[in-house]
Amino acid sequence: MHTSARYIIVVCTIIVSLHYIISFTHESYGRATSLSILTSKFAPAAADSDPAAERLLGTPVQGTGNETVFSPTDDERANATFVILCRNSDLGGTIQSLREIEDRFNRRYRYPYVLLNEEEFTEEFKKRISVLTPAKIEFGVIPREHWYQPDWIDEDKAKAGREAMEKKNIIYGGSVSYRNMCRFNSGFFFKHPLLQKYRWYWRIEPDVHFHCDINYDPFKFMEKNKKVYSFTITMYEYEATIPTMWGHVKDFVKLHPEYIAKDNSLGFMSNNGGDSYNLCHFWSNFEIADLDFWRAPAYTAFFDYLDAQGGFYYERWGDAPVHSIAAGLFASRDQIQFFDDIGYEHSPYTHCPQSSGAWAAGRCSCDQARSFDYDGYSCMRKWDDFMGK
Ligand SMILES: Nc1nc2c(ncn2[C@@H]2O[C@H](COP(=O)(O)OP(=O)(O)OP(=O)(O)O)[C@@H](O)[C@H]2O)c(=O)[nH]1
Ligand SMILES: *[C@@H]1O[C@H](CO)[C@@H](O)[C@H](O)[C@H]1NC(C)=O
Ligand SMILES: *[C@@H]1O[C@H](CO)[C@@H](O)[C@H](O)[C@H]1NC(C)=O
Ligand SMILES: [Mg+2]
Repeated sequence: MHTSARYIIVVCTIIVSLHYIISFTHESYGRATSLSILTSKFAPAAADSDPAAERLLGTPVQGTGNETVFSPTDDERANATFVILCRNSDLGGTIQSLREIEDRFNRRYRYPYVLLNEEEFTEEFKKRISVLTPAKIEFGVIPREHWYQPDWIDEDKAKAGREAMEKKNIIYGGSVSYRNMCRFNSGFFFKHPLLQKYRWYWRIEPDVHFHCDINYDPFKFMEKNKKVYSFTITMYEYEATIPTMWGHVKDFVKLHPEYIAKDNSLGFMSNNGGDSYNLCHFWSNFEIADLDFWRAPAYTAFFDYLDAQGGFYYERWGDAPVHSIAAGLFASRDQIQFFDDIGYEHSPYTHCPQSSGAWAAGRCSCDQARSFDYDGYSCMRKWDDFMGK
């Protein structure tokens, strides 16, 4: 053989050997030069280069369980919406909560959202929220008179109340905006024009977590079973935020015995037949409930009565005890639903399904052993006893 030909063969052999050695030892080099990738570069543009076509042609990925993906028609959906009260500065936390409820539930149901704020949402806020879901989203501004401290509140007295609470290190004790929020959630959100067309709502806050798939429609469940209020977490209220509230509740009940439901939950809220409040309430940052319950005469009279006492500002009454006491008095106990199967977290507490069947079926990401239910600060045991569980 000619010397130069022999030389070329040796060089080629070395190059090919080097290629294989480097392919095996350096993964990224192998990927970049592998035959299939080189040939695909020359293939004609396929459907997968068009995202719209991909969505139409894509084969649904089959889960390991029975994952019938469907979207109910308007007739099959409840007359319901999500409600999120938040500020422009809550954008990140709102995106996170909304994406989680979409992934765990609403991607299949497409219930609409109403977002409320006492000031206009920014264009940036609306843009970032609007891309998250194909469901309808409405952004609303709260009427001034539904939000701000009313003129008839004695500001000197309110200020003294705030300063006293701040001294005692009571959480949000010095905050006026927190008080506006609690009063709005107690007596006004269901009056907002954007909510008038709905019967049911699911309250969602920024920065919460939904830990389990929700494989059925809780709104429909509420409707079918004639429920009015629901919860996932129940606990004791800080007494210092509501020192005079129960006294006013008792006065109201004396004035309006006609509103008290026959099979009510007084026994859950009081250990002495109603004499004093044991501070148990439903944690209202999660709520699925009937807007018409808040709009009805009993609650309207109750809220107006409490509001007139000024305790939302002179003390720091929360919407959680106000809603809970109302549901406990004006609804029968079987109209209040504990949703064990909804894994829910609002820092620092998590409810993780107690039922292992529900936990597995929901593919829950929470730890059952760390559920708040039987924590010392939880009222769940009291609820179980009360309900005869
Ligand atoms: N638009 C608006 N929303 C508010 C304001 N204050 C609170 N919120 C919302 O009201 C709800 C309750 O407020 P949070 O600050 O979460 O109160 P909380 O749940 O008692 O306490 P943390 O979550 O522990 O801070 C959330 O949905 C907030 O986004 C406010 O001044 N304006
Ligand atoms: C899947 O669920 C649907 C609706 O609940 C049911 O009708 C169907 O029989 C289930 N299929 C399987 C294979 O389990
Ligand atoms: C939904 O509920 C609201 C409040 O009860 C009611 O006014 C409205 O007519 C209902 N809409 C439908 C379509 O049933
Ligand atoms: Mg919160």
